[in-house]
Amino acid sequence: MKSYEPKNIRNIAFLGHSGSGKTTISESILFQTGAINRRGTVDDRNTVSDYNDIEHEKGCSILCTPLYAEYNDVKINMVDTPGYDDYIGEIIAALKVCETGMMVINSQNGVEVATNIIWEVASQSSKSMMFAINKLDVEQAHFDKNVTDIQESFGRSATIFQYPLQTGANFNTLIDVLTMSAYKFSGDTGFDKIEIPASETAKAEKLHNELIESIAEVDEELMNKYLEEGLLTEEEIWKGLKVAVATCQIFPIICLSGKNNIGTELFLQYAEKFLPSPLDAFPVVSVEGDKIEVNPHAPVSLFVFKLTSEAHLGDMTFFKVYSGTMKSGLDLYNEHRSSTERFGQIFVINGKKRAEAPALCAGDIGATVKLKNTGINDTLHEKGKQITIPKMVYPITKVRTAVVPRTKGEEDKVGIGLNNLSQEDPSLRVEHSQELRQIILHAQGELHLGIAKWRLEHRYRVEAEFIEPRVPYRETIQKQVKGSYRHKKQSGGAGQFAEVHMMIDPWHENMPKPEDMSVRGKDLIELDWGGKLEFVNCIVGGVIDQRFLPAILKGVMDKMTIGPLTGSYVRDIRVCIYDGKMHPVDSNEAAFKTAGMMVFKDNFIQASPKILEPIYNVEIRVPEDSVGDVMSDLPTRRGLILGIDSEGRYQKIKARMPLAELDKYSTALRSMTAGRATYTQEFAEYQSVPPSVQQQLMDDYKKRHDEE
Ligand SMILES: Nc1nc2c(ncn2[C@@H]2O[C@H](COP(=O)(O)OP(=O)(O)O)[C@@H](O)[C@H]2O)c(=O)[nH]1
Ligand SMILES: [Mg+2]
Repeated sequence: MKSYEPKNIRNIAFLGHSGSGKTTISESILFQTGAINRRGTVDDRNTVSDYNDIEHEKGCSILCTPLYAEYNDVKINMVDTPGYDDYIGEIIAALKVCETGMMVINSQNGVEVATNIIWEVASQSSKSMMFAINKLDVEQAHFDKNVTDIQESFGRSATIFQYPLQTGANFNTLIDVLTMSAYKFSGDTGFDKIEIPASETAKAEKLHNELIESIAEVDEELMNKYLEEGLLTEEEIWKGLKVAVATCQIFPIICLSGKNNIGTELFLQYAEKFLPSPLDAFPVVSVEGDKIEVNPHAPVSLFVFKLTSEAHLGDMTFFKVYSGTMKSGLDLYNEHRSSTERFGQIFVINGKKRAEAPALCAGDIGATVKLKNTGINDTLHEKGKQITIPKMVYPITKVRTAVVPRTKGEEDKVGIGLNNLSQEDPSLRVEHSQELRQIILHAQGELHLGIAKWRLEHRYRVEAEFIEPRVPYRETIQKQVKGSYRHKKQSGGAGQFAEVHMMIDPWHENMPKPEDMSVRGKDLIELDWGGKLEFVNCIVGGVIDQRFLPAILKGVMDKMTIGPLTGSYVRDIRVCIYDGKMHPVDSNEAAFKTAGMMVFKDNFIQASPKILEPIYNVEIRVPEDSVGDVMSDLPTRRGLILGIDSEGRYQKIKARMPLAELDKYSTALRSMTAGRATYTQEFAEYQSVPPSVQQQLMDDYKKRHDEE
């Protein structure tokens, strides 16, 4: 494989709802350019892109897969992606390294749930976008409706570049209104440029003029010329178009049948002619604030966007070169991990097939055998030059599960497997929760969890059960209580003696000083688990020595990590130590710690303790016809509806829901709306649980405690 200059590279992410045909289109493009000589199909499980075991098992793409085709003098890197928001991490990775996103639309369905979600993600990254209306060969194809749908959802910048002469079984001819010619496709890869049929000239002219006008709008000079002369030269059109697409002023709409390989040749022509090369796109700005120059002669910097460890391809590190020219044998410095990595062979990769590349210039995508100490999101560069490419940012996870090994004793194996998984997929998060005494896996959705389970079993050979995670409840009190505790032990040898008088109150901001007590000192402690502990010294006349106060505090803190109701953390308490006794010989820190702990515990139980639960803000995006169902279901989950806004053809319901209920929501929502609704969640605050729930939780805790 030769090496390609930045101007001859195109990086295109294939995006879109699952089943729209991304993988099939990528296969046809590889075939059209001669990269493969036999076309696989998703249904036969033999496409280049969906080569993974898990993709074979599930029958759809799960991972982002880098592919490349050589067309004329241009290297077209494609990154095929999965089409569910559960796998958003893969979509984010593809968008990160590509200058263009091609949103594939299933002509039968138009804009779908994931289309919207992916569009939102793409919009945040200022990438050039285009639309490919696919499956125009099916009887239910609705080209005009698709266009309206796209424009209503994503704006008028979506512009028709081609339209089909006929859809359905006879779909074989495209009217290209950009160049005002028609293309008739035949056989496996054949196409003929033909005259636009007379019946179509008026429509084609109209669309052509609209397109040229949009191109002219790119800059004032071009617009003036167009207004004066009523036309642009071919050179002006291509130049203007390139700018318009690179700066997101035009989103081209093209037509395809991935299955019948219709239109891919035109796509390739467009990609060569006007899709942005890495040189044409918005410049990437490093964390240090420097614009990164896409220059093959600059010092090398590269960014790692994907890791694999699997049977077919082996353990690989995928990267995009941001500057310089990457060659094998180079030593690059990983700033983040303060280590140097020696690169062996470098490869370009098509699915599971790799070919050695002599060099990869700035803008190109490649891989190397897995680097020892480098993870996703790391930048490596030539030593002495500090460049950090901004990291990929993933959405907040929205489902969680507790993971336990099916066989006792395999806890470590599960832990290692999960850690490896989250290294390959940082949109997953593993939490070894001391509080809940569970390993919690946080993911983007139920499907995402399912894949993690599958990979644990098949890749890391450990059978795990995913069980309901515990909820991080909190405990606090509702009234003031005073009390004392005397700890006394005199059974031969050194004795122990400590007496502590303590008052506890519910803590809140700006609370009045304790009555009838003189405050000698206070400490406001921000608890690691949220909330506060105010520890107030109101000792008079030195009845307890100053040096024993930290021990008392320690006793209190120890109790605060295991609340008496459910064993949860305690928060928002003010503790005043106002009296006590010491013994000249037997008092020591251990004795005061015990006394502090005991009086705190006794007081706490008297102080109308209550359980708090985490409440989340949720935003649920629901298609109009399901709004009623979703709204009426929310109260059954202790959800509180805050408001509803419309957003295109969707309604956005804002609500609050306890985490305990939210854990089951993803599945419920999917079944209520046939998978057409999505939601996001964010922690809001802790709130008291209703009395009936409190009793249930206390009973459960007691039962568990007795069992253990
Ligand atoms: N009729 C028809 N079917 C297609 C076309 N493109 C893809 N398909 C089928 O649609 C299904 C999903 O395709 P796939 O490429 O996996 O979609 P992806 O999820 O977007 O990657 C498969 O059964 C394909 O054979 C097309 O252009 N026409
Ligand atoms: Mg796919």
